[in-house]
Amino acid sequence: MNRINQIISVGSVDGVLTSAALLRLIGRDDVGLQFTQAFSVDKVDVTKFPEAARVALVDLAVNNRDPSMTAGFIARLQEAGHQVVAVIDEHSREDWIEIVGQVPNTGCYHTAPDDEYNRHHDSFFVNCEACCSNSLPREFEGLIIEPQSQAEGTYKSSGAVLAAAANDLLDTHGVELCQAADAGDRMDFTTHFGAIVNQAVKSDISNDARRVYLARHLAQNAEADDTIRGWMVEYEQILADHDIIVAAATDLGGGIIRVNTTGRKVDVTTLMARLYRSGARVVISEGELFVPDLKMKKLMIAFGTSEKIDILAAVKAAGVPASGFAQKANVDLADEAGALVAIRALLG
Ligand SMILES: [Mn+2]
Repeated sequence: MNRINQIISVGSVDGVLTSAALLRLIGRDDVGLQFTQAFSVDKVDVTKFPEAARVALVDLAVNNRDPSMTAGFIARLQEAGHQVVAVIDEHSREDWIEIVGQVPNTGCYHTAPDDEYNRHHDSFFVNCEACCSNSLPREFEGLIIEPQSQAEGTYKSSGAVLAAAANDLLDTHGVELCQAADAGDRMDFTTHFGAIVNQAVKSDISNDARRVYLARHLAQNAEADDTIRGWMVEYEQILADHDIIVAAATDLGGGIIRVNTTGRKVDVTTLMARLYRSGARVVISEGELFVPDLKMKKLMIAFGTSEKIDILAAVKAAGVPASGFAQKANVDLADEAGALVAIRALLG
């Protein structure tokens, strides 16, 4: 475990806190830490890692829309001379075994003792091309921590996977990090460490430098420092802005609430969840949106819903130009009234 010198982690609260616990376990200060996402591992530069790095993956699922991207990432790591030694992930063991699992070199089950075959029987099978067309189990070889599956398994977070694997090595602080990581995957950010990470990243959600700083700091310290507290205060200001936005919201009837976020920094997910919880079926928000085609921000109208209805299709069917996805339709300011008619009709 303490020979791991490169961590590649997803930037969720689970990922950040499990990485912190792992750094604490490794106990050295020369461990690389890089954050990524399951669907962007193709952008990870493996040449920046320590030479012949011993790599731990944390909270990283196989990209289920494009498993070949993850397979390519593992291949690039290996070609660069690195070795994946731990996959601390709870998403899908089955997906990982397809990518880093290997046929054991014990040979075909025809030649294995019965108990060996039975031991493998719950495992995963690949075609045995060496001596017959039957199946051989695949298994993980050389991994000190293996991925698990939350769907039917015991472990519902990377924090839980690490806590189970490193059970007797973790001190109280390490256990608390893993427990907070686990709670984070239940959307519970009320734990001591979960609250720190959640608030510190949310005011600049795409800034992975914050995650690196947080994981390294919390690996050693129980309390936030001034830098982290500054990030948490930024988020408190965002929540204060939410209060102002909600207080000024207009109820348009029929479960439609209109808000104006112009000039305010918002955490869209949290603000929308709050409005839906208060009974909104559709939220109209006027505010600046980044328009990729223009490469700049523009004042627009966004219609959002938490219901399983396709508001984008309804708006488009009414002849209103719109972008987004089923539960979020963005239109120009001038098209708000037209889009609203279509959405009212959809809500019935
Ligand atoms: Mn997780």
